[in-house]
Amino acid sequence: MLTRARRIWDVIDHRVTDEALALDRRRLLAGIGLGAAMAALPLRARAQEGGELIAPELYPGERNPAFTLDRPLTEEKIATSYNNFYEFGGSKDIVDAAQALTIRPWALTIDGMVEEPMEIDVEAVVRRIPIEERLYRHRCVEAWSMDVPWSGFPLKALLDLARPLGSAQYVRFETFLNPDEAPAQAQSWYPWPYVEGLTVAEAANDLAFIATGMYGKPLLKQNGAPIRLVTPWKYGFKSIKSIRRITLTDERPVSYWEELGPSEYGFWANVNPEVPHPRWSQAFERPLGDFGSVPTRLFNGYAEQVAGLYSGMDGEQLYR
Ligand SMILES: Nc1nc2c(c(=O)[nH]1)N[C@H]1C(S)=C(S)[C@@H](COP(=O)(O)O)O[C@H]1N2
Ligand SMILES: [Mo]
Repeated sequence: MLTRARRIWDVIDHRVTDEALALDRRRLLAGIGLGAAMAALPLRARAQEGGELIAPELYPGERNPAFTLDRPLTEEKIATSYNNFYEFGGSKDIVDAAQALTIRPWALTIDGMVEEPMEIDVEAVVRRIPIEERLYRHRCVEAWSMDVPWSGFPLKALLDLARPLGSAQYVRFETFLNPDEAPAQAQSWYPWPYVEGLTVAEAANDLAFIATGMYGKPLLKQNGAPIRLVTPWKYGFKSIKSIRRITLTDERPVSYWEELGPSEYGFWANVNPEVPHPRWSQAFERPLGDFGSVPTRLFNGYAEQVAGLYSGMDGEQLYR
């Protein structure tokens, strides 16, 4: 199984273009050095054995029939071992490194333009908001894709706990910052912590989802435990992992990738096969575990649910 997955990565890795290539030469070299170091790590058992999982009895939750797929799910083994999580290194092989992250307890802050700023433990959140399961597509800007059963709840249900003020226009998300556990965060030339943002209208759309689990279990660390965003109509980098802080604000957040490469990555990042990345086409994608290539769809197949969010915004760069 593992051998097979690794072989698939080898193939994929030689074909995909990488977000990290946007970086300047110094950063790029640092990234390659790190990748080589990671590849040299001994292959340990990858299962994250018990112990730190948060409330496994709550998963998968009831399947929401409004969110199904017309193509097969990605094999769990692949979706949980081919990852982008730059806090733990620039390669796809960060499973071992990510196990250093302490996820229990996990304080989540919701603050800014809200009636009730709060710091709440993620375990309290998953016990308070009913967990459901949804099947979503995921399209990485690097042109690979996956099809995943997420468990969690609508982002809106989480934000409602803090009662956002009418004056809030954006939601800013921030990942943990802890170089002791995530060594790549000691590289000061990257703009840590990882930040992402949505408009309040996007955040209130039913598709915007907070995942605390996948494949019927609590999230594994490599996939962004204990709590991450999932916005399936946008490129995967918007789906920020291991969130510590959510801030309602009237200022548009500048995201991690936008800060690193503003000519290549922007605020909106909606999937559109007709708008190429400056360095590669976005017309097709390679489903993980599948050697073929399939056409990418506008808003990653979710135009019916989200296209209305962008009417009258023609002046904005909506698709990168
Ligand atoms: N904090 C953080 N969140 C992140 C990333 C990251 O490097 N750090 N990578 C993003 C990218 S580019 C993608 S494609 C998805 C990958 O999620 P997965 O590893 O669960 O497939 O996570 C996104 N969220
Ligand atoms: Mo991505």
